[in-house]
Amino acid sequence: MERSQQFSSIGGLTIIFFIIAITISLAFYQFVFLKELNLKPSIPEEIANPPQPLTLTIAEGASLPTNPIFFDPIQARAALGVDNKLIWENHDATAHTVTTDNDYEDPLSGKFDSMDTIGLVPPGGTFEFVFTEEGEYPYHCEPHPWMTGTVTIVENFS
Ligand SMILES: [Cu+2]
Repeated sequence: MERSQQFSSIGGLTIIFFIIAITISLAFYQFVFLKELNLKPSIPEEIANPPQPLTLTIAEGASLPTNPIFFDPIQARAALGVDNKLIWENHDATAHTVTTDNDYEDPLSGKFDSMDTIGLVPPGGTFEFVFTEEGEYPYHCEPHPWMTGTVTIVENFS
């Protein structure tokens, strides 16, 4: 084989590899990257990571139906982009859950249910959830269904 022929066959292979690489990149972009973009809604940073989380308490003695208070406050209200990250602190000696009444799933955080992420909230433990949509979210404790509460998320009007 002459030197010039050798060069052109190497050049041809290089071009073929180059075309294959571009095809794979485009396919990856189209099927993986774009699909992911479409699945994950773009959520503003201040809503995904609000500046002032709102803390709630699971009251001491909440496992007893006669307890005067269970989730405190029983109706919590937070604004998107301000305090739409809620943190439940368990001040009771018993483990509890924070579980949606209606299978609510947040686009960013997933199902509103501590059982889906950390399971039972142990005594002294916390459960965090970021709500990224306006709405009213009733919830309860799985082992103690008399424990109920509501989270209301409103737009930030300030
Ligand atoms: Cu409970």
